[in-house]
Amino acid sequence: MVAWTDAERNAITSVFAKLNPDVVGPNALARCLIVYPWTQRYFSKFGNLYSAETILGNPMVAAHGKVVFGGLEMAVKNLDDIKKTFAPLSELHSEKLHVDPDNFRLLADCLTLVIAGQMGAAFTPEVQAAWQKFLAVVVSALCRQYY
Ligand code: HEG
Repeated sequence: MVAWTDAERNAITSVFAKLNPDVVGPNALARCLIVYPWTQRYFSKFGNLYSAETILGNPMVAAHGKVVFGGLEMAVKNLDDIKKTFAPLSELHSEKLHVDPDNFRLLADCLTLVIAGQMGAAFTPEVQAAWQKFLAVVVSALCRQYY
């Protein structure tokens, strides 16, 4: 089980409270699809992913970005049991979607980058440290049902 200090809990929940889900989720997923184009293979039903411009303007990408953000919200609300909270999601990504688990970290990095851009100076090294720890726990929970 992961131990969180009060400062880490505060940093994670306050970062999250500052974020606009309609911007962060979609931009992070779009960035992931643009920067790491092999991740597009899981989203063939999303239609036009031919260029950075079409990815950024694709409503299905935006909608799924919000779904991913909703997943993060579940984790923030269950900081003491992210593993259990994400067990069904991990199983889905492994058994049904067959997502290569290396990609979780890539999307997590895109999330951090987008968040840093949004928060500017408020994304201090201490805040970043707590946030990266949180995302590392999320990624590890998503990898749990893989074998
Ligand atoms: Mg995943 C579905 C969360 C990384 C590909 N993802 C979902 C769903 C959630 C979610 C909440 C909906 C589950 C449901 O319908 O029950 N995803 C989520 C998180 C993260 C992540 C929190 C990492 C931070 N996903 C991820 C990555 C890929 C991927 C890296 C592929 C590169 N997710 C994926 C696909 C679906 C979901 C293909 C199904 C989309 C659909 O059918 O509409």
